[in-house]
Formats: sequence, C-alpha cells, structure tokens
Amino acid sequence: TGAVLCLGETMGVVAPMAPEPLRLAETFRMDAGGAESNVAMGLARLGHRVVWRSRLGNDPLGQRVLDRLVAAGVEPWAEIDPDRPTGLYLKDPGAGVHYYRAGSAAASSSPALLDAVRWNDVSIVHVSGILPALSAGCADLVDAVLDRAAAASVTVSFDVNFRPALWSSQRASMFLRELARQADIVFVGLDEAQALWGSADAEDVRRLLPDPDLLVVKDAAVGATAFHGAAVVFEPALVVDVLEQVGAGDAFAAGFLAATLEKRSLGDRLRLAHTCAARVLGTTGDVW
Ligand code: KDG
Repeated sequence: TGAVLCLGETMGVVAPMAPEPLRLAETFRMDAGGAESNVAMGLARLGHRVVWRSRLGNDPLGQRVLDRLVAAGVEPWAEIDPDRPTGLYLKDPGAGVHYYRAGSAAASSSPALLDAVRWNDVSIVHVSGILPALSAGCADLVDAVLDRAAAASVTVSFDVNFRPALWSSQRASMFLRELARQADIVFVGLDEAQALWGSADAEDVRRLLPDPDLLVVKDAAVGATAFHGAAVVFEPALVVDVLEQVGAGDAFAAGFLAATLEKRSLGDRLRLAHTCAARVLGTTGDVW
C-alpha cells in the first residue's frame, strides 16, 4: 500500500502559549499550520507514511515549515517560489484566526503541482475546501486531483473545511458540495453544513451527499456520525476542557483515516478520531 498524499497551503502559525487573547498575550509559539498538513502530521504520528505537497516562499518561514514537517515525520515536497512569501496566520484563542496569506506562494499553485506524483504509490489523497478558496489556480488543482485520483483508482478524502474568511457561503455552497460529491471519504461539521446548505441534522447531510462511500458528519462536542452504505454509526465525543479548538477537525480526520488504513470498524475509526481531536483541543497548537 502507498503513502497518504496531502495537498494544501501550510503557513507559519503564531499562537499565544496560554489561551489568552492575542492582544494581551506575551509569550507565543511559532509552528507550521495548515489544515492538510495538520492531517499529515497526525497520520505520521499514528505511524503512517505520508507525503505533503505544496508551494512555499524562499524565506525562513518556509524553511521553518519544512523543518517542522520533517520533524513530525512527514515527507514534504515543496516547490519554492522565488517571488512570493510563505503565508502566516495568527491565533486569537476564543475568537478565531487572522490570515496573512493573500498572494502567498501556495496561493499561486496550479495543477503543475501534481507533476511527477506517482499515483500508484498513493493510497489516499487528502484535500480540503480551503484550497479551492485560495485562487482559480488552486481550484483547478483540486479538480485535477479529483480527475487523476479517479483515473488511478486512488481514494479521495475531502474535508469540507468551509472558511468564511476566505469566501462567501454563497460561492462556497455549490463549489464545496460538488467537490464533496466526487470524493470517497467526506468530513463535514454539522455547523458548516448548516451554514452552506441549511442542513438540519446528519441524516439531512447524507441526503444531500449520497455519493461518497463514507460520509462523516461531526457535531462538535456532541459526537460524530459515519454513513457507509446502509450502515449508520454514531460515536459521542470525549468530554474535554477546550483550550483552543483550531486543528481539532484535522486531528479527527487523521485519526479516522489512520484507522481506515488499518481496516478497523466504523466505531473504532470514530473513536480514534475523537481521541486525536481531544488531544488538540487541549493545546493552543494546531497539532498534538
Ligand atoms: O483546520 C485548521 C486550519 O484552519 C488552520 O490550520 C489554518 O489552514 C488553515 C486555514 O486555512 O484556516
């Protein structure tokens, strides 16, 4: 079996050490953050071979991103852009995130990023709804991923990851639904499905997205429901003290995909997903 391939922008992330407002915090950590590479780091942590592909600037931030990925056990493959910087984002615990990523190296990605991907060495390709929001070239890249994965019979994992700061729900709604329809494994938060499609509950989301072989609808602290053929399995979330939530969804996806690669039951996959998410909820970082 091949490696998992994760594609998406990875930025420098600056987060207060303690869960204090950004405006007041005095000590910070700087890591590498980005939804798809968070998933990659989680999968590596769980013992799976994982490759990450994207673009970075020719700057210390880009170097730092590469170093972090390597240290986390991910095999990074980055195209270095001589003209555009590596993106950055800041965490404001309890309030959200602030992006400094417009015009970044990764935002100028295109299907060329897939040149030299050896699809027969890929078990699962993972992308998210953040990538198509970055630029027309990035949207083309996601389409190319879906086409080439289908041609090579590679499983596509897609996390809807609606980011209202990047595009309107109006634009995202059709786009993300279409991408989700074409994926094999789909992760979506019930809150996202509500904002995008007006879904009332997990069953509602399944009616809207009947195509994916596996659909996982996450209802935050309540739990998650997996749909697979006629099987519907709900698993409650763990009870945790939340320090800062960014990255928890990625840890969830990493746990679920790891257990999927290990051919475990739906219930086991959801339980590992919740366990990984709980670890990230207990830190101000993006990963555990
Ligand atoms: O899922 C966590 C991501 O939101 C975070 O790492 C930053 O990639 C990011 C984004 O675009 O929001």
